[in-house]
Amino acid sequence: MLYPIMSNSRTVTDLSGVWEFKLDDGKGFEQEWFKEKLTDPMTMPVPASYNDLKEGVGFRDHYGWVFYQRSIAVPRFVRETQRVVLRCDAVTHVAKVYLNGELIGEHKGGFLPFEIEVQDKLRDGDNLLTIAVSNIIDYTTLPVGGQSAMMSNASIAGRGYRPRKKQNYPNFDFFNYCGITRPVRLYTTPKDYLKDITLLADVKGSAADLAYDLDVVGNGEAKVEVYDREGRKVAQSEGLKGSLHIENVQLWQPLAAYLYEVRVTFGEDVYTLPYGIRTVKVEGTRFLINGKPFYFKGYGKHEDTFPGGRGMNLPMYVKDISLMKWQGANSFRCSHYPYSEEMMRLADEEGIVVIDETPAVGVNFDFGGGANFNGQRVKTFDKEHGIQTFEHHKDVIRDLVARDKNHACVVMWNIANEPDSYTEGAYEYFKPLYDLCRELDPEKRPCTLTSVQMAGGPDTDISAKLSDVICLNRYYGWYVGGPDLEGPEELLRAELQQWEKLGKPLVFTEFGADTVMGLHDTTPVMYSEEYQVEYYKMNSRVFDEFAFVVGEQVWNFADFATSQSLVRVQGNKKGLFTRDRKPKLAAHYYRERWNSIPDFGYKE
Ligand code: BDP
Repeated sequence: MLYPIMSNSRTVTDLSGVWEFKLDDGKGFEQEWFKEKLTDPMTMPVPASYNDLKEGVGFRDHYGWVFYQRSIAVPRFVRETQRVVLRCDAVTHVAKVYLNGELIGEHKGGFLPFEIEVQDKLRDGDNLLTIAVSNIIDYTTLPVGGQSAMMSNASIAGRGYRPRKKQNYPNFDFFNYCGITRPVRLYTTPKDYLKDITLLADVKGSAADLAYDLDVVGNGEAKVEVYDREGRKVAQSEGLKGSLHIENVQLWQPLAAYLYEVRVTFGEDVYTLPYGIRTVKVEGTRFLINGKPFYFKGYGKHEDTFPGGRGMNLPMYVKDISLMKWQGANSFRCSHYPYSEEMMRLADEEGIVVIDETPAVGVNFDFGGGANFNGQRVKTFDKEHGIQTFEHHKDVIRDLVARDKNHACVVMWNIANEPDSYTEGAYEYFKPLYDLCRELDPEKRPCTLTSVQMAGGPDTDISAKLSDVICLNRYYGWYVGGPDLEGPEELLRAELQQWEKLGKPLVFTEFGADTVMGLHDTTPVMYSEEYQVEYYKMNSRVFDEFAFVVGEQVWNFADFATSQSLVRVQGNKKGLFTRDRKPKLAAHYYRERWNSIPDFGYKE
């Protein structure tokens, strides 16, 4: 899927701005609010999560639908001669789109784009655009919602109390931010147009062959040209499929990005794609980028800022990458959902390595001893009573690969975060998903799942069989054994000795300790900044003993919002930075550590 751009043949109209907005009171659809202008609307910016933008818990935790509305107009000569496409980059979690009162499209899944052709649906003058958005999460959605709270006062549910009002119970540890969180745009293309571009580079010594495949609609002559950074044409080819030969190829390298410009012409349609050439390969216990053993230094992140929640935040994207570079990091993981296309393009441009992730988080009914289902201990992959996400999981893999396949920054796909990868039915659920991802990705990048501590070792965890790179989320010294660090250190070492036998590379994709900024102590007690540093030093010590550990991504880059619970002090406090990006002690610790670890050849 192509990102909307302006070109000689294409225009883009950004519909960002303040829209009209209303929470559904349960009658919105019955009374057909989408047919006319909303009565007594509130103001609401697009893009943004709406939750923190008005006061009151009723607003923040509203369950169900909300309505967004604005008017749009497109000149008749454009509608008559061009395709006009309405593109929503992310609506969390379900969208129903109405134009002049008619339903013109629906989409499930809150973190990937969808498009609707509207040239024949628009009329002269103003057109009323209404987007109804639902934030409901349950055992059919990704991320997954439970039937009661995950980590909070489960005791109330245990005593038979059911809240009077329906509520969302995230089966995951981040706030269920929702709304129209990324841009809505109208873009145009000619009627005969380029639908998609698929590229695959084969690097041979100092040259590269770039195979291309164009997906088009209609008729036209096809031409592909490649330009270097100075604007010199370095290769050209004709036809819908072919290969481009590039001499003296400049590779995209971590922290030294190089992007070519691939310019595609199809009939009248013109599209340019920034594209980095690099290779990724797992060989034995090494993770090779451009043939050299790479060491991941970085973070699990969130799209989470105040007050826009998960709303696109360009200044913060740029700031975050600047902080990563300040720390000597080279990578992050899109935990726990696909990030905005703007962030992916930025990572391409800045040379930041990315582990790309589906929104499959919470595929784990076992978590918390079955607390999510009121202690009924429903088996996650039980065909009848278990999770019903399989088909949707396939859809999000399809859409994620379609969206991100041409990004040089993406070096690995994460199929799911912390599923019950050790329980009955897990292999049967996940094997087809790995297969699908591998089949769809032209580059055949490595696939993984980030494995939960409860999954145990290689004997019980199906990721041992399925993943190209073992990715562990481990909390030795926090959830396991904290505040003791000695015992956990031994346990961590012992676990790694098990995984080592597998002969695959291993990346720590999560490890961390909650730390409240400003809490200090001479004795490093839990939650103090000193404890976080000691915790990380212990983990570093063990990681450094094992050559097959090829990366460390701390949990988390910054503090972030979560549902309320007894172990969340205004959110999750495991950040190296606070939510407003001030460094804790541990941020300085990592600045020293990572600046002394090379991106390539560490442990060789
Ligand atoms: C892991 C989850 C992550 C949580 C983290 C934590 O993958 O989403 O935020 O633990 O508890 O289980 O901080």
